[in-house]
Amino acid sequence: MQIVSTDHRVGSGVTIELRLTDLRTGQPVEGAVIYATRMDMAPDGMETMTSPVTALPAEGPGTYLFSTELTMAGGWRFSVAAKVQGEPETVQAELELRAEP
Ligand SMILES: [Cu+2]
Repeated sequence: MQIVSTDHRVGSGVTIELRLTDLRTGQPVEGAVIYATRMDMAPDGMETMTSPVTALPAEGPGTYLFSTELTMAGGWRFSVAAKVQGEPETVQAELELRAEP
């Protein structure tokens, strides 16, 4: 699971593009249910500084979009959990991104 969008700026309506790939086959994972999302500034030592995240309609195979508000420049951590078909365990990941001023 990785973040593929690159231009994250401070403000509201920031779109984060996530790509889910099956590591065994290299193929995009379709139809995953992604939940328990949390956005906080743990990378900059501000774990309690959080921001709500809203899922947007998926855009193409293996690509999942989210909208959030980045209220401060710096490092943010995006925590996600995903239910993937054929995968008994919940897939979890902590992804980092930077909000530019
Ligand atoms: Cu902060």
